[in-house]
Formats: sequence, C-alpha cells, structure tokens
Amino acid sequence: MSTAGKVIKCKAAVVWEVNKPFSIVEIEVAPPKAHEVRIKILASGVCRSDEHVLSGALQCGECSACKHPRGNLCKMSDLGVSTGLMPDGTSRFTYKGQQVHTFASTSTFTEYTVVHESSVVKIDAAAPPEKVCLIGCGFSTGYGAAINSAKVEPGSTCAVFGLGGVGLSTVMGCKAAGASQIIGVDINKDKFPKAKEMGATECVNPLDFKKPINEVLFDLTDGEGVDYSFEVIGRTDTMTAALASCHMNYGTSVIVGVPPSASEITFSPALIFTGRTWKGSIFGGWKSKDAVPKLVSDYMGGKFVLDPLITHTLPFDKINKGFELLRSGKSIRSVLVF
Ligand code: PAD
Ligand code: ZN
Repeated sequence: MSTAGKVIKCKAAVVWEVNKPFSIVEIEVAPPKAHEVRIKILASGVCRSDEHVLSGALQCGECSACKHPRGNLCKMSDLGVSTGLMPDGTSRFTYKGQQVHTFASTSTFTEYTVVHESSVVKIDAAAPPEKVCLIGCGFSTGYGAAINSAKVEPGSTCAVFGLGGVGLSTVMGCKAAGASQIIGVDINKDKFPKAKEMGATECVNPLDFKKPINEVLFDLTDGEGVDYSFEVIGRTDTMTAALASCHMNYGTSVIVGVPPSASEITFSPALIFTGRTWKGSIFGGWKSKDAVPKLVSDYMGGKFVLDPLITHTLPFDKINKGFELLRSGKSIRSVLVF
C-alpha cells in the first residue's frame, strides 16, 4: 500500500521534559515537503551528544561552508542555533495533533522520520545498517578528528582524552595515520583494554597521579609533550589539560567533545603564544555527503572495523536501557534496531 502523500502513524521515542526518560508513543509523521525525504529507520546508535542534545551533520552544497574546501559545518544544519525544527521552521511530527520537535534536523529515534535532502546519502545497499549507522556520527567524528582535523603523521605521538565510542575512533584514526605512540586518558580504567585493542600503546588514569595529567604526559614523552592531543569528553578542564599536554611549540590540540553550553575557559595565553595550535572539529572535518558513502565502502572493503565499538544491540523500545548503559559507562556504543 502506497504511503505517498499520506500521514504515517508509527512508534517514536519522545522526551517531553529535560532529564526525563523517553516514552515510546504513537506519533503521526507528515509526508515530506519539497526537497525532503521520508525515511524508514532501520538502526541508530546512541551517542553522548544525544545526551547533550546535539549532533547531525548536513551538507547542502550551496552555503559558504559547503563551498569552501576546508569547510564542513553546513549553514543548513541545526547545530548553531538548534531550533528543533526543519529548515523551513516547521516540524513533520505530531502527537495527538500537538507538534513534536525534531532533533538535530534528523530525529532517528522513530520508525519513520522526515529529513531535508541535504541530510540524505545513498550508501552501498549491502552494508549492514546495524553497523554502518555509526558512520553517521560517532565513528566518523573520532576517526576524522585524527585524519582530517589534526592530520596526524606517521611516527607522531598522540594523546586521546576520553575513551568512549568517539575517543576510541580517534585512537583508530591515530593508528591508521601511523602514529607511533598513542596514549589513552580516561578516569574509567575499564575502558583501557578496548583502547589497547584499538591501537593505544598505553593508557593512563589521571586519578592515579598527584601531578596534573599534562605533566604525566610530558613524562611519558621524554619531556616533549605529544604532537597531537584530542579532547573527546566535553569538559572545559580537560580541554585545557589536553592543550597543555601537546608540544609547546608545534603541538596541536583538537576539541572534539561538545562543550557544555554557556561554558567559558580561562587559560594562560602563554600556552598558545609559544606556538601551539588549538582547534575544534565537528563531524571529524568530513563533508558529510561526500564522505559517508565513501566511508561505508571503506568499511565494506575492510579498511577499518566497527564491531569492537558496538557493545550492545538493543530493540528500539529498550532505548532507555541504551541511555542507562551510556551514563553508567558500561557501554561503548549501543545500537538500536527497529
Ligand atoms: P562517552 O561518554 O562514551 O565517553 C566519554 C569518556 O570520557 C568516558 O569513557 C568517560 O569515562 C571519560 N571521562 C569523563 N570524564 C573524564 C575526565 N575528567 N578525564 C578523563 N576521562 C573522562 O562519550 P562519546 O564517546 O559518545 O562522546 C564523547 C564526546 O564527543 C561527547 O562530548 C560528545 O558529545 C562528543 C561528540 N562530538 C561530535 C562532534 O561532531 N564534535 C560528534 C559526536 C560526539
Ligand atoms: Zn551548506
């Protein structure tokens, strides 16, 4: 039966208030308008950014960021302003006739969603959705931070702060780029075995030391500091610590973790005056529409693995369990299947 032009009723996970669990309810999904696509969701990962209410990478191909060779944060994306609406200022979702907001212009915790054409890519039909969904955000973010944003070189030294799904992908990116020393930093030592499996040469827990973690990292690199450091947690104190951990003259530190909203950092200008570079990275610096199909082919071609990142696969209606696992630090990535 064709659903073209008709409303589809389906299950969706909705939060009605901040800090409240998801409720699975029946919503109405309106047909797509011009330049939009209605999509049946097969699988979706659970990310820390969902907790901070963020994510979503789009590529319209027309704006200044899309046209610039180094740009990748499309102005069409809902990241800067976060309206919870489609680019035309409305939503395709209703619950008993009442408008339900969309999330990061995508909304994937629903059986059906409507997205702008700038958020859609065609991928290899043989690719397993319950694995390659990670390429839509977490994996590509971490891996690209090393490959594109830092441009890690063979033989270089790296430190990755935060060994969740995104941080482990950064470790994989550093390894793929040929780094000779990759130091994982996390306050949860349960993350260390997997980090080593993914390429970390050593792991340190800042809580095991009296001195600041940047001094510990200098000790581990013959007093030089690392060539590249990555903050993949989303805390201002670790952003500054990661900056201070890289080489005082030619070190580069990349912020990947999403900063808490309305936060500010106070730091000594001497940290960058001596030559360090401090930069941020959104979606690993990839232009999403160009990169996602290619990354899926690379995965299918065995260029990198995703399985070790997926610790739990849950039916969609167990979404709250997926978030509990994330909050307790017991999962790397939970994938919801529909
Ligand atoms: P996660 O919660 O799975 O991992 C974070 C890790 O950091 C955990 O292992 C924690 O134990 C560890 N940690 C927490 N506090 C500290 C600390 N003080 N010192 C050291 N380690 C600590 O998160 P994730 O991997 O899903 O996401 C990581 C960040 O990346 C998060 O801020 C998320 O919002 C962000 C992200 N950014 C983008 C982007 O485009 N920039 C995309 C997707 C995710
Ligand atoms: Zn654009």
